[in-house]
Amino acid sequence: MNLTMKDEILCKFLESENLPISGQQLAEELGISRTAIWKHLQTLQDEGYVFETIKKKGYVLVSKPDRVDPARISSFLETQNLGHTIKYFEECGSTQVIAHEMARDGAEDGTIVVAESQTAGKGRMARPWESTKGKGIWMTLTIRPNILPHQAPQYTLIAAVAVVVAMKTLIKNSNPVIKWPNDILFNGKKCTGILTEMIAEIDRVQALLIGIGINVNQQLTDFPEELREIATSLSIEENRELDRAKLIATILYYIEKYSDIYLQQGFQPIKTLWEENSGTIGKKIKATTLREVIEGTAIGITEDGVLEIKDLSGEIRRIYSADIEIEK
Ligand code: BT5
Repeated sequence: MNLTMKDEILCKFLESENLPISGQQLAEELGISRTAIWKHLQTLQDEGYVFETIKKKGYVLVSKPDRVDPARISSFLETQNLGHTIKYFEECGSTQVIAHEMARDGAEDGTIVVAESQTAGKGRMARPWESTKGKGIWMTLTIRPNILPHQAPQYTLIAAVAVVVAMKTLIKNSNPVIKWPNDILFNGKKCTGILTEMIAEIDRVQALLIGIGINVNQQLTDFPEELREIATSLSIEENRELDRAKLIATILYYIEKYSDIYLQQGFQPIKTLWEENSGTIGKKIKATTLREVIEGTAIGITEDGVLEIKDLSGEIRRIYSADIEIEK
């Protein structure tokens, strides 16, 4: 785990389960001075962490702000590779843009960029992505799987399955469904968007940048007017606040799991999982591609993750990229 000293200290408190930790103990375990420990605790206090001093015993963490900082994500991580390097921002333009720069500079497999807010969050075709401060998950995962460029879109489907399974794991009886290729919906409203980009040579993927935007703790009034009809959050659907750091760690766990399955066994197991969690298959849909609008019934995805539609004339059409409207 590549954590800063401040985050290492925070991790110790998160793991201590409310038992006091002395400055001396921290200094010895981390190999720095007590003054340095004290300074890091001051910085954490400035960020909203509250410590109580217990005489002769040390410090106890009594309250933590609702942030997705690296130490909190790390405290939930159960992955081999993903999420072990975390770049955290209070605010940034787009985690996607930063991840691109970091990937070009050699960021290691599994690096994540996470922000509390984005001022220029983006969707596909540079559409804007609304990223309310402190209320959602705005993150980009960089991975370097050994795949060919044409396989990259399958990672959008792997990520979508991972997000849905993570949501179902943390929120019992919830019913998120995947709308091909990159949305997750609750009751027909969009809660999550996924944007997969890649850095590649003609025959080799250097890095995949999987951008995941999840509305977690927004209320309807947090959304701009134009999104209120079409967007939702986990909190609106579930009537409670959710721990964003825990959700991030759980998503990374499932992306790693399904990516490993995919690399070992191919797309078939992912296809099965995707179809089980799909809200698209079997539905009447309208697909708007760059060239045309196709209406018909979604009948499945192919081994390559391409959507197949039986159009109104009965012909099977293959869709590589489109915006989909599902008929209610
Ligand atoms: C997506 O694009 O759904 C992909 C969104 C990916 C966002 C993540 S956040 C972390 C990372 N950093 C980034 O800068 N981006 C990624 P698309 O299918 O093109 O959908 C975009 C459309 O969704 C917009 O045109 C709006 O109609 C709608 N939209 C925008 N913000 C939304 C939100 N917060 N919730 C629901 N819908 C939204």
